[in-house]
Amino acid sequence: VVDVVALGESMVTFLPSRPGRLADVPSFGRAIGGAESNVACVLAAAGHSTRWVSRVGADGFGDHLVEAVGAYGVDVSAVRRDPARPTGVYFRTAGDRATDAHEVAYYRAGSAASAMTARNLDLDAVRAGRILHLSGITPALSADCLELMRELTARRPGRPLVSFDVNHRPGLWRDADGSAVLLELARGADIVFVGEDEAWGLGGPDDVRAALPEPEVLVVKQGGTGATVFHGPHVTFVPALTVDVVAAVGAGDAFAAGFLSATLRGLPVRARLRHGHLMAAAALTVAGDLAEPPARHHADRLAALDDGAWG
Ligand code: KDG
Repeated sequence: VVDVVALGESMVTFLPSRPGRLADVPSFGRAIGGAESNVACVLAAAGHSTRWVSRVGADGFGDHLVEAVGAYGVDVSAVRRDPARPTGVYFRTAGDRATDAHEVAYYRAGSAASAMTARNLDLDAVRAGRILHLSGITPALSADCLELMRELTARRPGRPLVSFDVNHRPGLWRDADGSAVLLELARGADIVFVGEDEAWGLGGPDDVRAALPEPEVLVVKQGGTGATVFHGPHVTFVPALTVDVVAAVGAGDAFAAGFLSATLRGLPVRARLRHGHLMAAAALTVAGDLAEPPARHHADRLAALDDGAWG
């Protein structure tokens, strides 16, 4: 059994060669992005067996994504190639270091991944993990993708543990605001990650829990402050590490990977949060989505430091 299967669109990402407005950046460097494959890559680096399931174009960008994600040790054998649709790509600016305000230009409408359905993916491969990791990006891609997400989050016996990162990307929802759909899908998951800032204008973690009582584990991320976990009747808060942020992109995915890794290893909730923060800290200090995460024995040692070291 694979530890974690992650399903979602990945894109070739173009990172700017220098700060400034998108209109002024003269050249870009190639990297890979995609919230769900990021989670799979970080988990693979942390020593877990992982699989990424998606569709990409039968083009060079699709080749690159499959090769680059595969190079992390992620199983990419269930990624399907679509000869009729392109691989999505996007460009981003470096943005402001203090506020992380940046520009993103997606070229993904009509992409191969936006045509994902329950019929053109290998659903046995999708459901073969201990955990199935999904995100709120997928339902925003197309009506087919929304239907697929409804199918995968339907509560039915024998399904894997479903992990769902809300990942509200307002730019992808066009006319709709997406909130109702994201809430609906989150209610079907067992582990939910949501940023306080994307939690439907709700006040704090307690309000988010009140809105989402169903998931056994609800993780509310509070940016640089920390994260709160609601697990059954228990509530646990762990502060984040203070780091010199280069770019926040990918940090939420790394956090989810650290948390899921510690969950798979049966570690206590406080340690799950600390592993999430450690992986996020690594991602925060690089420009792209993916950093070299700390090795497991190293992360274990850092997570075991006493409360003083953790603020
Ligand atoms: O979490 C990082 C992602 O936002 C980035 O890689 C791009 O998947 C992406 C998206 O759809 O925004």
